[in-house]
This record gives sequence, structure tokens and C-alpha cells, in this order.
Amino acid sequence: MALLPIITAPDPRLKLAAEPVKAVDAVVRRLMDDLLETMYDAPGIGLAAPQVGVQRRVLVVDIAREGEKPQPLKIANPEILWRSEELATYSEGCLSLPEHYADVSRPARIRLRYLDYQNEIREVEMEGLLATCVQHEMDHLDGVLFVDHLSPLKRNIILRKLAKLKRQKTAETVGA
Ligand code: GNR
Ligand code: NI
Repeated sequence: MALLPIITAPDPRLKLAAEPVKAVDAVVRRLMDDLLETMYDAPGIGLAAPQVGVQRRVLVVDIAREGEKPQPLKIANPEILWRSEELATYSEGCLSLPEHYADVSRPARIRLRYLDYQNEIREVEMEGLLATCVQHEMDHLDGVLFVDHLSPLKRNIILRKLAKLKRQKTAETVGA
């Protein structure tokens, strides 16, 4: 297992669409394990492969709270088979947009088909924070960030702050 560096915005790699995996083989299982370790370390409740620079349709989630029994889900090639008309709103954060949060509304329930860690096809219904988190991670697979669901004004405030922060960090390491 390994901790992987998490890419933060602005970065063109966060805007790419990821490719499906052919199968969940040893390489993809390793990726799932590394994503989960990196997510727990961050800490976060979800992480998608493009956030660590891997353009594959792979993600992990675990919404169990500290002290609760872990409930890791390792997901490849997810497809939403059904989404509720009813929406749910959560204050979302993203490890690629550190320290920024905003309310996002998404379908409250989804039916998901995916390949699991054993390369078996699974279909499950999800609701609540889990449904929101999986949709947030699936957005990453299509190069979409939660700020893309906000008004351009709110989105640009957050993205400009992150760009400025990155410029300052680069200047520091260059010794300017
Ligand atoms: O850690 C995370 N918390 C979170 C909170 C509400 C909705 C979505 C998320 S996902 C986020 C981790 C992350 O950036 N995943 O891509
Ligand atoms: Ni995210």
C-alpha cells in the first residue's frame, strides 16, 4: 500500500474524462487499496483516481465516522441506472479544493451498477451522504468538480483563491 499525492485545483488533469478499466485485475486492486489508504490519511470520505493523476474510472468511498466500523466501497466503471427526482442538499468539500465548502443539490437516491474488488458486477441502491459522495466521485471521472454545480460567481471566487494560493506556494519553493 502507498500514500499517493492528491492533485489540487487549478490543474488540467482534474478536467479530463477518465477511461473505463478492462477488468479489476491486480493493478486496479492495488490502485483501489492505495486510493483508500490515501483517503483515510487525508482524511476524506471519498477519492477518485483522477485526483491522484490516474485517468481510470475507479473510486473509493467510506462514510463511516471515526470510531464506527469502516465501510469501504471499492468501485470501478460505475454507471447510474436510476436517479430519484427528489434532490438532497449537502455541504460538500473536496480534497482537490482544500478548505472550501458549498451546498450542492443532487438526486437523493441512485441505483448504481459497478465492478467490485473481485471484478464482479454489482447493483446497489444508495441514499443520503453515500449517494451524494458517490455522485461527487463520479463527477471527478468526467472532469467535473463540485464548484461546477455552483453559480459562476461562487465558482470563480473559490477557484481564484486556490490559484492565488498555488502561485504563492510556487514562489516560496522557488525562493522568491
Ligand atoms: O472528503 C470529502 N467529503 C465530502 C463531503 C461532502 C460531499 C462530498 C465529499 S467527497 C470529499 C473527498 C473528495 O474530494 N472526493 O473526491
Ligand atoms: Ni472531490
